[in-house]
Amino acid sequence: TTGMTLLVSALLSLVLTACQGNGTAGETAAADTSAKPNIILLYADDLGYGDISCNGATKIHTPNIDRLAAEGLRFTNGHAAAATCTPSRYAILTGEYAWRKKGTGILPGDASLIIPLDRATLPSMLKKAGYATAAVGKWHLGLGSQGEPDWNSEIRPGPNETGFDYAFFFPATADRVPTVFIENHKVVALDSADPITVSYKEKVGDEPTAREHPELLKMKYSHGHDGTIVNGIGRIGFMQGGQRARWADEEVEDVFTVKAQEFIEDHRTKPFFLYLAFTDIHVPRMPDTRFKGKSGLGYRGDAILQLDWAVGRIMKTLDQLGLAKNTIVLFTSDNGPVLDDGYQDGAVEMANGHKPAGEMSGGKYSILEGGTRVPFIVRWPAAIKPGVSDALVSQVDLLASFAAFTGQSLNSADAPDSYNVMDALTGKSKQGRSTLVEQGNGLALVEGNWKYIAPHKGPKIAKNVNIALGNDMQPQLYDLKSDLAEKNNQAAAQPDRVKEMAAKLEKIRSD
Ligand code: NG6
Ligand code: CA
Repeated sequence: TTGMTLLVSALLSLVLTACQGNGTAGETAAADTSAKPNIILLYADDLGYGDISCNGATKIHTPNIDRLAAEGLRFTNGHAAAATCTPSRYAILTGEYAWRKKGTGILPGDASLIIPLDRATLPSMLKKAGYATAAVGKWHLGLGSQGEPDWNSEIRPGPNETGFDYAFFFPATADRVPTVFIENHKVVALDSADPITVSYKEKVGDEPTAREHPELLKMKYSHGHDGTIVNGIGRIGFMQGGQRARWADEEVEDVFTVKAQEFIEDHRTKPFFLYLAFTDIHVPRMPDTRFKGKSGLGYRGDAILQLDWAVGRIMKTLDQLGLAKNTIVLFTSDNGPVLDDGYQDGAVEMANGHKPAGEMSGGKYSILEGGTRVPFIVRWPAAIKPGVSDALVSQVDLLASFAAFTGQSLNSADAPDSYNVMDALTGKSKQGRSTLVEQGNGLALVEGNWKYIAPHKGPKIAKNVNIALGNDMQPQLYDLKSDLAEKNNQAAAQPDRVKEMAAKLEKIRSD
């Protein structure tokens, strides 16, 4: 199979690279040529294509992410599967477009698990291939099987049941209750005398809400986020209890980074897969004190610096353990950027000309390119020659790609939308997918230079966040090569192409 061929040629180049002797002593010692490469998926939240300096940002510097790019392959046409978190994460773990399945929109913090347990997932497949697997960070795919999970006892099914041997995470987003960490099936540091109650419908308990007591907030909300106040910040939803278990926002990224480092250290001698889903740069942006005010772009920029620092810590850990050479590090983001996502954190006022989506239009929530075209970097010193790739690749492809790569077979019901693009991911081919369905409010089909956006109702601009959504009742057709900003709709001039692409999208939809 191509997976085997790849593995063999990868191993060959590993031997060659090891022979060049350009690693440190530790590197050479640990570069066991028979070992499967470790896989680390660094998953940023809401980080835009233009938010990192290797993609052209000039108002902010991300030296660690830039180093990953300089030592790896930087993709200019790499995509999240959707323009918001839950559907993107659903797709990256299942290899299925989220729009095929109901209930995969942005989930509340008390939702049930939406990942099917009868199919292969990225971690369960890698587990079969002999990898130790861990999820650290943001989850946001639901927990429990029906109704609200019981936060005070065993919380399952969750990440452990979807293929992760180890999980340290928070349930939804940093702005959603409950604001606690969970390790495997238990809330961390829970005091049984102070049980947790959560509601997304009505206030529970007598703690102040942001709506009733805005004077208690250390960061005001701009829209939404008027529920229970935790750590001086209004949240979505209401919670009571679990005082000792609650996190301080300033420490969250540190905690995740340390947990990830521990997992790497503990598994240094066998192949591992680490899914590290950072909380940055999602709201509420409340970075550690040492990053506050450092970017000049407000807390959003400071959170980018914190994220870059965390990436640097992981790279340093790999260097120190001599694992860097034979570890595939993938860095990407779950959806495009947003400035004001509900808190007055200065992101708009202090943007200073920074373009979080680069030259693209739209951002988070949008069907325009800014919604899903995100940072996408793959580094694997043993086998990938550094460079830049324009291949069309999507996060939905990781499952099929790594399955082929590790020689795992998938059932026909598994990963239906995932293609093996391993040759593109490793730079052996300039060709990625030939078509891609993008998901915003509605759907779009990309094929070569062309992008067709299916007619969709809804506002043209999401007012609260000030993002062009790309909704239109008329079909839209853009030539992304000459018109990346999607300003010049050619649908009227090219009815045949519109018809053809609309039919193709319809076919994929009904497959
Ligand atoms: C929205 C929230 C936003 C963010 C988003 C999810 C409001 C007004 N807005 O509903 O702040 O939490 O959901 O983001 O509540 S995501 O990256 O997880 O998809
Ligand atoms: Ca997100």
